[in-house]
Amino acid sequence: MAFELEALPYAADALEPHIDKTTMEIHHDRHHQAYVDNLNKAIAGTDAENLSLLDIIKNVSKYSAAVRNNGGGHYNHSLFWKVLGPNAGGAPTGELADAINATFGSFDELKKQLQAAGATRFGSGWAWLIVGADGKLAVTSTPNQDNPLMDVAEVKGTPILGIDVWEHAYYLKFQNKRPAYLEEIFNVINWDAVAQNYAAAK
Ligand code: MN3
Repeated sequence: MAFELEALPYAADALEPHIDKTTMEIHHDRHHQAYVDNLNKAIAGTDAENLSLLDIIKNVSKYSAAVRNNGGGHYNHSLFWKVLGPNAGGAPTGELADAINATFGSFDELKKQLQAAGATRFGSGWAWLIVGADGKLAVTSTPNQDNPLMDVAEVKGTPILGIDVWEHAYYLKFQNKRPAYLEEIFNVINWDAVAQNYAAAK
């Protein structure tokens, strides 16, 4: 069973003016498609062909670098598209807001920590809001296309929000100004989707 690229859950221009249409098209239609295609090539004819993406990710140290990079790329981007959206932004509410206040003190502090995690990740990678094994929220980051579900991750947990800090996520509009992208993206984070991920993960 080959993996497939899902369509974006909104139009490519839906996140304008914060994230531009061309970036979304290239990011989804070319970069994400390439992760899916290269993952399928990497697992063809191996035992991993019959596994779910999550099972591959959780035991990723057993597999090749191509499976780690492209399996991570497929998983991470599938999450990323769903935690963004038009008519989003603002701040979380309900149980998630309570958990954020309990762990970080305030939403502003969480935002600061996520932006710092993304800004200080050298090279390419991701900033994450995760639910740890203790059920608590934490902010972490990973290099390349690794993620906190992987057995190789330094800090493990279930990601409920991921922010892509690869240059391909922002370079057309923001050039080298990663912190500007990390400010703008908060206008399109779909906190309802993050809250659903939180409810499922905790
Ligand atoms: Mn990307």
